[in-house]
Amino acid sequence: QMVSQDWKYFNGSYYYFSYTPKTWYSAQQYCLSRDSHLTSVTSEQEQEFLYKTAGERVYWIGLTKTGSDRDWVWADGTPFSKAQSARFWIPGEPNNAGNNEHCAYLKRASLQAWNDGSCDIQFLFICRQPYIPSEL
Ligand code: 2F8
Ligand code: CA
Repeated sequence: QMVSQDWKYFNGSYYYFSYTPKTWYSAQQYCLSRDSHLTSVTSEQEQEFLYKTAGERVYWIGLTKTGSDRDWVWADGTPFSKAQSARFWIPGEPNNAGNNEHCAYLKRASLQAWNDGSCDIQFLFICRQPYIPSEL
């Protein structure tokens, strides 16, 4: 299943921290081509793993707005909980600056790490693939 050394294992998933920046959509396309999605973040432990591995670098995560109501959704289909996710935004975010910030990225090495930004910016990005133990 996991043929590349570039993927880091954490708590049931493999994570790919990219080396080249892409727009949010191109990053998601890249993850799909590697049988993965831009990562969702659903626990403090996962957020901590991500920001500690990210260090000073900035990475897209799999959070974007969709539909006429522009609600946040996870790219991998994980239900987005606004209440459970509130602790992961940088204070004051998401602020939808310029009415044009519809994608989220890891900006700070902190539990309060996310900012919303323009999806057209090129950032590094993090793909996640759940580890599925094989039969046999
Ligand atoms: O101060 C927070 C603010 O900082 C920048 O705007 C000046 C960010 N812009 C981009 O990342 C493109 C805002 O998203 C952020 O809210
Ligand atoms: Ca913002």
